[in-house]
Amino acid sequence: MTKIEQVRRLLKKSQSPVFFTGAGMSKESGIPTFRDAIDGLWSDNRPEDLATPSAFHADPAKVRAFYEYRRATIRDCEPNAGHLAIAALENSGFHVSVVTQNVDGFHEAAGSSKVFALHGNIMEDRCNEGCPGSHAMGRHSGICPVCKKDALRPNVVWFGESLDDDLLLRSTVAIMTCDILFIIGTSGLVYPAAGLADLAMQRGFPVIEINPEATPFTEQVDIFLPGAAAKFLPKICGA
Ligand code: BV8
Repeated sequence: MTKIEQVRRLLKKSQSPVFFTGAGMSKESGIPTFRDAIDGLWSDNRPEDLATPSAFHADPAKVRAFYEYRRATIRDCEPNAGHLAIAALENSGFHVSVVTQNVDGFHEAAGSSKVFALHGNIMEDRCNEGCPGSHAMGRHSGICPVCKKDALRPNVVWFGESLDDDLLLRSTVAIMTCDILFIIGTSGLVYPAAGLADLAMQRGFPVIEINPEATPFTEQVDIFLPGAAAKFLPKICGA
């Protein structure tokens, strides 16, 4: 039996699969991963250096321009066959949950209805001072309509910022109570998100990893499928 047939057999026995996804999930949509070198205009910047409160405090215009550049890339892309396969699995009757580190909103756009977006949504803005509501930043203005300060920033979790406690708790419950976990397209370097996958390894249900490269999870999972998410997921989730 091939590894794909093994995975299909395990999935067929499950009722509540969880898909834990990272930037590799959106690679075939045309969105560079964090490990990919940024090309063009931002090639001399690392996302980790710009996705921080200190970078925003030092130069809000530069950070806003960086996010506008990423938003423009995402607007030109769309969910790929991998996102669509996960959504189709839910439509076929499985109680699917998606815990994603991605901020592109592509799982929701593909039709998945239970998505825990741990790191927020890059297409939304919020006030850095904590004013309520989600606001759309003007092309050249970051003025919060509530506090009138130049404080609007993307509605994402930056390095050094805490994740939403309730979202993290609900994501943890989803992963701890699932009956099969797929770890897809993540280098497993960013915490506390990666810690959710670590937790799952001790629970005894099958853990499957899809990634062209080995990661810190690879030696611990039950089945490692070396390759692209958009290649394997339609074969695994298809009827
Ligand atoms: C926190 C939103 C408590 C923003 C993101 C020092 C000071 C402060 C904190 C820390 C510190 N040292 C460590 C930390 C913790 C830090 C952390 O983990 N740092 C790492 C770099 C070591 N974490 C945090 O800061 C978190 N908060 O800890 O709060 C706290 C508070 C105050 C002070 C201390 C602690 C917040 C982390 C969230 C950061 N925000 N995104 C934005 O997007 O702009 S994370 C961002 O990077 C992404 O969202 C994603 O989560 C992550 C990248 O990881 P991956 O998704 O795995 O992507 P990557 O490119 O790494 O890998 C892609 C994979 O895909 C590869 O394996 C590749 O082989 C594979 N692939 C490629 N092609 C395909 C494929 N797979 C499948 N198919 C393909 N075709």
